[in-house]
Amino acid sequence: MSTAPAFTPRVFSGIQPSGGLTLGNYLGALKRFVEKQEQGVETIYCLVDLHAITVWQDPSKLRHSTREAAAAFLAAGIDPARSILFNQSQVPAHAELAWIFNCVARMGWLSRMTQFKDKAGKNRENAAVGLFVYPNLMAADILAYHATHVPVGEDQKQHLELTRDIAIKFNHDYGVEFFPVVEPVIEGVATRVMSLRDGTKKMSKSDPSDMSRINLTDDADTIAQKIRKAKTDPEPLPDEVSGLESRPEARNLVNIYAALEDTTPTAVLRAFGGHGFGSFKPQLADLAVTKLAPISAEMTRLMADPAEIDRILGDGAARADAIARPILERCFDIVGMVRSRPV
Ligand code: AQP
Repeated sequence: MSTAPAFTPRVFSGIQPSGGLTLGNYLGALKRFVEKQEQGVETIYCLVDLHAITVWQDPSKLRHSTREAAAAFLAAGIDPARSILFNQSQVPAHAELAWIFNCVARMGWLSRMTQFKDKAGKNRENAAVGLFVYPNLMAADILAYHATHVPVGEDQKQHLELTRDIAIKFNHDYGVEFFPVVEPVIEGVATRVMSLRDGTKKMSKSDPSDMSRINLTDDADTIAQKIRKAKTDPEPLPDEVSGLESRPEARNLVNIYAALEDTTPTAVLRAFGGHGFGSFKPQLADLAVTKLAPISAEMTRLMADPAEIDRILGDGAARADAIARPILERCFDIVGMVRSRPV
């Protein structure tokens, strides 16, 4: 089912400030958030701090990471005059709607979420309840704005399917067409940037090895060193994309190059097919430094004035609240809550 025509296109997405943002977050999410903004669609972007605490966060580090992630959004090209940028905890509708969705989503649906299984690991009994119901909060983030399109990396596909299921069940149970059935927007060659140490694992900000990822705050030497040391195989690059099958590390580096250069893996292999990694890696490092150094420099500049970052986030939160609050109140009416307080 596609989104009901009654819903005007509105883009929503978020990133957890659970550490410094990585090249994966940049290519899979941030860069694409900017593209959506440039297309002139209404865009709402959120630093999902309530999601971040589903695993332990040191409070002062969380504050720092939230401001630093905001700086990354701004440095990557998010314009707070054209997009709404805010942190989730400042708009209460997210948590309130999440409770309603806790009562809509089924235990069986959540039990199938692979991210919970991955993050809880063997120690399931000891995982926070919040980690289990994380996808319901994510559905609330999106549906509190009646967002229709959600740009994300590949790893979030299952959560978006759950968001669709929640909207469909809510609409069905209450006999309404209230929540849109969202469209995941998983596009481009970098929907799943892999670890530099293991091409079968996603690049992640919480990976214990810093060498597995490029952080948006890394300086030029660190970026070059991480790419130089990235795991590869002894074969030269193939001439065609089909030659990358069963070579996950080689494929990852080619995809990163293509995404940074805004081209295709085919075009990258046209230029580098037959080259060994000894010649490809330095060129990839140069490209990564050229693209990322200006972002990192701008982040440093922005972080020197945290009060200005807080002002931008606060302004965004007020604008977000003005959209979400009336939607939440209509949702309460549908569910049958008595509005006992005078407006
Ligand atoms: N490696 C990746 N490749 C492409 N896209 C990615 N995203 C994350 N990693 C990659 C996309 O970035 C957005 C924000 O993700 P998130 O930080 O909220 O959560 P995550 O997906 O769990 O990312 P991490 O880095 O792995 O965080 P931790 O380590 O804290 O769990 C999403 O759109 C995601 O798809």
